[in-house]
Amino acid sequence: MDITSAIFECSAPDLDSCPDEALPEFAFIGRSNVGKSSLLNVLAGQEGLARVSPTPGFTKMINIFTMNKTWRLVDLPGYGFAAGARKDSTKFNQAVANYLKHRTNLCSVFALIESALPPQEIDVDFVEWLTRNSVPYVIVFTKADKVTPAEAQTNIAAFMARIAPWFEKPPVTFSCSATTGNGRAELLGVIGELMAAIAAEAGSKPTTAPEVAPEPARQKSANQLARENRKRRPDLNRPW
Ligand SMILES: Nc1nc2c(ncn2[C@@H]2O[C@H](COP(=O)(O)OP(=O)(O)O)[C@@H](O)[C@H]2O)c(=O)[nH]1
Ligand SMILES: [Mg+2]
Repeated sequence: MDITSAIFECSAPDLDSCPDEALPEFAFIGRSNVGKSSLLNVLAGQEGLARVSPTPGFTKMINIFTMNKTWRLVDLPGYGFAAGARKDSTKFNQAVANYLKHRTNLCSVFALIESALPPQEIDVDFVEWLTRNSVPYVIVFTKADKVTPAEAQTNIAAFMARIAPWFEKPPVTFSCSATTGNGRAELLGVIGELMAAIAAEAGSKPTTAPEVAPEPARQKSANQLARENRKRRPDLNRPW
């Protein structure tokens, strides 16, 4: 898939401030400093689109970018460096949890894990949270250039061994590097496949007359209505 336009849409502090849910979204999440913003820039083909910082915990907002005017990439705040983070389920902020659980146009999360490190408890916990909450995701191992391929493979295998007991079929994984650009085509391929599935689903739906909203409901925001009426993501026949 070619990226012909990549535009910064907005920075939202919480779910209700996010733009309307008209376009499919693909969100990047992972530990602070795992390489979310760098990878987003590589995918978009535009250096400097999302701000890259050597200081962990920089992104506090939900940063949204529109690609090819038809879908969005979302740079979520990283977990693991929140001030006062406790060693319990609130390791990442409430806005992110709400976004992941309730954003109806969220097609897939890219859960980023650093391949240069052995399994980190916080990442294992986070992937468990995604699984428990039925959030659709693929796992993306980042910074493949930082270690030898053999070291990366050892770390990846150790991580997958940790989470394997939760699944009959393990989640799909990718390996990439924002430095070399390796893995870009594969990740854009995932987005392309999901976009094609959404288009096919929309094309096969019978057309129905739009329902007129009752009076009090009209005062609610489009996002609120969408969530109340349809706590459901696009029903995709995923290839994994
Ligand atoms: N060697 C290497 N460094 C990377 C890679 N991706 C990101 N980094 C560096 O890791 C740091 C954090 O990157 P950033 O994208 O801001 O991470 P974020 O906090 O997850 O958004 C920066 O210093 C990046 O230059 C990669 O693929 N390889
Ligand atoms: Mg970032």
